Amino acid sequence: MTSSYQPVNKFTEDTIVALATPPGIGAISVIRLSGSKSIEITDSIFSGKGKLSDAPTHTIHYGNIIDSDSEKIDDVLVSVFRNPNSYTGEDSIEISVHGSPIIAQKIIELLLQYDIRLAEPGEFTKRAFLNNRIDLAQAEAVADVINSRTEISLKGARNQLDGLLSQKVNELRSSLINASSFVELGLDFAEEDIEFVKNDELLERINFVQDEIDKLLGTYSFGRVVRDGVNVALVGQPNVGKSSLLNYILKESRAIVSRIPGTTRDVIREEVTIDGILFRLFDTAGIRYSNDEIEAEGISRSRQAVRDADIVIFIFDVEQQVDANLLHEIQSITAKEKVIKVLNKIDILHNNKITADAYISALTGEGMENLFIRLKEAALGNSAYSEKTAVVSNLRHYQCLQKARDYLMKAKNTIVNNLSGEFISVDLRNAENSLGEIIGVVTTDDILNNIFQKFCIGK
Ligand SMILES: Nc1nc2c(ncn2[C@@H]2O[C@H](COP(=O)(O)OP(=O)(O)OP(=O)(O)O)[C@@H](O)[C@H]2O)c(=O)[nH]1
Ligand SMILES: [Mg+2]
Repeated sequence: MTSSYQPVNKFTEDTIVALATPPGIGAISVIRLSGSKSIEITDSIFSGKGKLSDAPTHTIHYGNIIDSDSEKIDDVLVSVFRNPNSYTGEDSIEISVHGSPIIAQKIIELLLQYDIRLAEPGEFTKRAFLNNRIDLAQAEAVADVINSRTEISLKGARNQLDGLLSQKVNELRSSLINASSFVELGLDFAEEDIEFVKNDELLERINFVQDEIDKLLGTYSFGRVVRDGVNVALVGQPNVGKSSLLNYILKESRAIVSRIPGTTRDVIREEVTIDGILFRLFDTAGIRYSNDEIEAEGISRSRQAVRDADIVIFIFDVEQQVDANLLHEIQSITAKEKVIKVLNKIDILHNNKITADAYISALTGEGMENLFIRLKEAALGNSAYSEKTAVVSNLRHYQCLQKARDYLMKAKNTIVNNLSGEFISVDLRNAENSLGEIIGVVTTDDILNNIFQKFCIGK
């Protein structure tokens, strides 16, 4: 079912409640309510100086929460937000209580005796979207902001929440709406032979939008790195120093290092942030032919790690010959440009004749800065990114942009082949709708459920 959400406030929804802070012990816990009855219901269990129903919006009230036996559960602060100036756009309440899980639970149970229900995951944010407080791309950014683990991912999510991507998408949509209206006007006056827009102009406009879409699509690999981090597999023959490199980067003795080849068996996964980017490092079993059942299983996992990796650090050392077959195999499992060739143990012997992308010693740390630069380059590509550019970091957005692009290609084909303007107009409208899906102008219940069920309850 496709439905278009128009700017109407839907204050007829159920009133909902949830714990907005993490469950557990803290200084305070916050219980959040939203919906037309939230103020009235809170009044039924709250005893303060006056009634909350008389309180203006954005005010805070001290008082007690009292249960049905007139017993005091906690003294609390209640914040009142009136529609439309709240997060959800509805009347909302936030109750700050002492941070004991029992208190929060008791108060929520007390509230549930009234005409109110527990919120579903992301339901507060979903209402913010349905009530036009934010668009869909911004709603998705709320989850990204909460989940961001590095400074750079927070910045990216923040930009999206501030509407940087939405703005760009809106610009492109208006440009297409303009173009398709001219085409449609032309259709209306087809009899009179008036041309409202020349084919050349139309093509030019479509090309412009397509270029902009391509630019956005081009930011995706960067955006994904920013949002999700990068998987880096450390692979190579046994004993070249993969585990030593992992330990060096982590600054701890995480993996067992020994001079016996075949030390690492399981894949060891650890995370590290380098210059704001999250790298997930996978130390793997050295790859060689092995009769040992356990080692062979480890080696098969190494190959899987290569397949799953965004970047592969292929390590070899000054003591052993590079296993050309192995390097070849790895470059065939994954894209060649993803592989960084690293020569290790340069403290023993610095052989300039061997070519590599980085020369290091996992023992002394020599050359690490250069390796990190290589890693960052491989992760970010040569994307020209600034704080002010819209970046695509979400697969759904990426796919919508691709769809829009496909429709534009179709429209161009139709123009070039001098086919009826009706086809052009349909393709342009479809392209415009695909862009609209990003910000939720056009959306389906499935899309919405899919997005919001990934949120936590209370957000
Ligand atoms: N001199 C020197 N020795 C190193 C360096 N890096 C690792 N080693 C030594 O090389 C041996 C093997 O190191 P590991 O880190 O266990 O090698 P690995 O690649 O993880 O080996 P497997 O797990 O068996 O595949 C150990 O004795 C390390 O101390 C280095 O940069 N310089
Ligand atoms: Mg190892």
